[in-house]
Amino acid sequence: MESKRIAAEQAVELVKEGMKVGLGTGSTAYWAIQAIGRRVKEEGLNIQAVATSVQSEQLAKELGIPMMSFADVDVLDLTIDGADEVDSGLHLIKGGGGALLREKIVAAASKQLIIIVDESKVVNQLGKFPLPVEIVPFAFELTVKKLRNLGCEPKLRKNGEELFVTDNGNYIADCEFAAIADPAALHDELNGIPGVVDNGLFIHMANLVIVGSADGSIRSI
Ligand code: ABF
Repeated sequence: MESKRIAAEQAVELVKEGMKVGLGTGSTAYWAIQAIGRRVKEEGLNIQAVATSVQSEQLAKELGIPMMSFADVDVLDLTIDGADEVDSGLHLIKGGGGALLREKIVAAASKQLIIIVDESKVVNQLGKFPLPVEIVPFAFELTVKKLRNLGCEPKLRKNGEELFVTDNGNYIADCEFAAIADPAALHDELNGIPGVVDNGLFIHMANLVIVGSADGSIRSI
């Protein structure tokens, strides 16, 4: 999709020689990985990358992007990733693609987190998109009840007839809050529930959001 691709390509211009780069997940991050792969091939851009999902890692390898082990990472220079919702305070909902935990680990190791989205992801208030919460399989029914007590309607994500399993072997509960008045407080409440591994609220993590529009224009938040 054009708006996603132009946002992604703009972000990839921020990637410089010698950088350690985090590669995001999803259909927008796909375009960023493609553009990085092109720069590696055509310009001989010398970078090292880590990926936020098995899928993105496979794509990066196919494109010849040099990958590094997490054992060799202290700090990443830049991570480029998508999001499901973005507000004007740079708070995000992520995890619609099921990779929120790896995305958060990589984002937290990055000096800069650049988010790439199309206009449909920009909202006044977070919460219309059901908030993904990664939970461990043990006693998940109990964890889902605790989530419901916070005032949402959690739905366990399915993959056909089976429960969806993340790259980390966990489940995802998609939590309908409708509107999230205080994202930072909700983030902490959710992560305080035993059984919750992490949630899709990214608070004070993004440094820049690049928004692509269908008419070919680009703006940033
Ligand atoms: C990842 O992919 C996510 O955190 C988010 O869930 C999703 C966005 O997907 P897309 O770019 O395909 O809309 O970045």
